[in-house]
Amino acid sequence: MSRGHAFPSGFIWGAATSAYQVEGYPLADGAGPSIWHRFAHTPGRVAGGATGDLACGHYHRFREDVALMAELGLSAYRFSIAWGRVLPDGRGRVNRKGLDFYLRLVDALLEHDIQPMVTLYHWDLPAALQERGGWLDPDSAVWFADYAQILFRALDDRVQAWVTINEPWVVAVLGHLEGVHAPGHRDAREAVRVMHHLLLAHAEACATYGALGRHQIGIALNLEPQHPASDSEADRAAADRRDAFINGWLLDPLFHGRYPEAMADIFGSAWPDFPSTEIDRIRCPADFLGVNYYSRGWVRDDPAVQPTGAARIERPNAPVTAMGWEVYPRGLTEILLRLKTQYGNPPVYITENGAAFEDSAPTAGRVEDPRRVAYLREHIGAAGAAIQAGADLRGYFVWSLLDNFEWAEGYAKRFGLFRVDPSDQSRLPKASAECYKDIIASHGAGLIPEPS
Ligand code: GBH
Repeated sequence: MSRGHAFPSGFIWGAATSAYQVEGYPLADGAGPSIWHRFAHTPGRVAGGATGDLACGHYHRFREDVALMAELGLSAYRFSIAWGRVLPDGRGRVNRKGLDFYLRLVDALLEHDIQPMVTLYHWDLPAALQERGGWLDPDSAVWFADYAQILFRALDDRVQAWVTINEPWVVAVLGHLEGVHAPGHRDAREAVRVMHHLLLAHAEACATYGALGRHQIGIALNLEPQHPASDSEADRAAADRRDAFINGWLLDPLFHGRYPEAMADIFGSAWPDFPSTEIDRIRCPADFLGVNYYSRGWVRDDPAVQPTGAARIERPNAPVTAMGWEVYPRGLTEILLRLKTQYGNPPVYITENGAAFEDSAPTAGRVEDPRRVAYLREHIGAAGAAIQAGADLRGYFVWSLLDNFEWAEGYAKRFGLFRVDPSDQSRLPKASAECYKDIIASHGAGLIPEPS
């Protein structure tokens, strides 16, 4: 049996959340508002007018949540820190009460032998910094590194793994190009600069960490293979453009010190001549890469879709999640092997993987979610297959521990292993929680395809 080879003995089994999506009470104890607080409170921005005001109430129920994690047998928990709880104005004065919340959370995790993986930025920029220009301001990298340093000093003795920024692509593209995430801007020139500054912020934080940190630091990227919807030359070229736009735009500067050539074609005159000294700085020696994997793109050439001229379409008869994303486990193997062959086989954590489905209503204290159970088993198997083929995969985190605030979709889309009742925030395990508990206990036995 190949099990021992598939998931190495130190393999990390985790689950993930982010601050604005689960904590609730975003202004408690002196916290400054974030751009997501502002955005969600702007009518028309979030489905159903949902906000993170209560979310899962994790800010007050974190001990209960840590107990749920312990019950699952998690070896790690990935969460994010709300910048504005620690620095209400984004810079300057530290809010001790906000920082203390995270110290208590980390201590509670360690009491249960659960390693914290801490994300410094999961999209909730302090509104005070947005008023200064946010990520468009070239100083944003310094703001971020200064904020990061406060957390490194407070927590690095207890935190083994840090993630600088979660999914810069989503921040730049959904926040500044398509306008569906905070701060809701639609401007290509702005989006490409924001991406550049996010990458520089990551590099600055890594450099700061190099001087005083003792563990590991990395970045989490949403990666998604792009496949042409037909064999036509046009569709294949479109898939290549969309691949550069989603994957290469980040991976190439981080690992190879250059942006893909396709970026200038995609953005035309909105693409500036970035100074090569800055691009060089982005290629910093991080300790690992975080991969957030959900689906693939099925791509058709379509000049009407800007800026890529490539449309992501639904593949006929493909199984999809409640988000409309195709269920495609093999894409996870593909991405991991591509990191091996094209990017020097870096140490990798799958920092997010999971799915929203229409779960059954709870009956007799149970929620049946067979499609999530199948999704998790298949994707963990696909991760194991990549390890067998030589990928340096160190761990896997389910998105998400809890049903939570799914950004522009509000609470209608549920990704949790635990159902959260919107009326009273009570938690109820789904069948997938039990399934994941068994997977962890058996170290993924039986999920790995036999090597052929
Ligand atoms: C993650 O982002 C987030 O980190 C997390 O906070 C969130 O709750 C979770 O996933 C579930 O959404 O069709 O062109 O839009 C998801 C990143 C990026 C995945 C876009 C799907 C579809 C490409 N997503 N991608 S497109």
